[in-house]
Amino acid sequence: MGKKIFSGVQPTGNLHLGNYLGAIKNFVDLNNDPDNDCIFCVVDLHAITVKQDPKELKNNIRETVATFIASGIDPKKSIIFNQSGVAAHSEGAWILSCVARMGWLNRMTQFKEKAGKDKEKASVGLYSYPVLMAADILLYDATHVPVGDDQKQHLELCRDIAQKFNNDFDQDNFLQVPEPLIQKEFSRIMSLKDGSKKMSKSELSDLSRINLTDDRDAIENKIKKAKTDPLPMPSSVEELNERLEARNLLGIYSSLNNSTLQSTVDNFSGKNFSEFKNQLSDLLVKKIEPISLEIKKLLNDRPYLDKILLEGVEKANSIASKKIDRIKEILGF
Ligand code: AQP
Repeated sequence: MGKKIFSGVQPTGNLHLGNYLGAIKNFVDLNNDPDNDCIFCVVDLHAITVKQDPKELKNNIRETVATFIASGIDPKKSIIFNQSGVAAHSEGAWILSCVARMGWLNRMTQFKEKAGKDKEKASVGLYSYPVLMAADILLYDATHVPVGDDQKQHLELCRDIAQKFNNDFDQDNFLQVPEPLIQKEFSRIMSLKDGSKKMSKSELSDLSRINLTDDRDAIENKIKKAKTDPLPMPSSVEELNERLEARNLLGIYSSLNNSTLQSTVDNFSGKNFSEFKNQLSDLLVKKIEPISLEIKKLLNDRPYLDKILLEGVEKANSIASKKIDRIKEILGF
């Protein structure tokens, strides 16, 4: 049976290799299966949980749509839209915030990481972010949600919220409890500068990530400067437990090459790091450069990108508005 897929990406600029390998590459495979109904959302309401420049946000929304399409998502097969265009997301988030429990949200590690030491100054939205994410998913009866490993905890919270709503209002299976779709291997791509931190758009150093808009020179330079250790290339996968940076680079290679970590380790064992880095650069250029060129081409055609969003909003709204109406009826409004 086909799956109902929902997933989102924040338009916070610099979409990178982590977003691609952890999420977007998977979106493309799901989009290509004719049995699936896919919805891919540019989650602009999520983006404003931290300060955004309005002009940049507008550009980043278009750039995210361009990245989806350049990566291979077909807007004729999948719905692509921006979250703020469909009012039910904000309404749903409020209603579900009355279902979610403080204790559940207090356990969310992303808030702790993003708020840092100065939690008092974080926005309320950053704290309640996972509730909005639950509304996004539940409004479309999504059965499966493809995300990177970093979003697993939020998805578990979404499942808890759906189950509590169904129990509280005696509505068996009214809210579909979704399953996460997380790749088993390479589901978390780490920073090129620190193998213990995830690759992220908001990291200050551009050298920490491969952006999907990077050209050949930028990719080669970043891989050349990527942190490694002084040891020779590993000869076993177990060795990588202690060698985070080497693990990350070998993982990126394997993921791009659709091979296992074991075969990549075997392939490069005994060779030197610079040879591996050259081959990694070549593979990255081969996979990322066509996407990067296509993004730039699409960004020159704003009316096309805006039309896709507009049509997507219309389709998404026709689904979500019905669901929110039912939710309101159930609540007694
Ligand atoms: N490093 C990563 N490895 C694997 N998957 C990742 N994702 C993000 N970073 C990695 C996945 O990409 C999808 C979209 O993420 P997002 O843009 O909505 O938010 P995020 O997870 O907060 O990404 P960033 O890069 O860390 O953004 P900022 O810095 O703006 O907060 C998600 O499925 C995510 O799992």
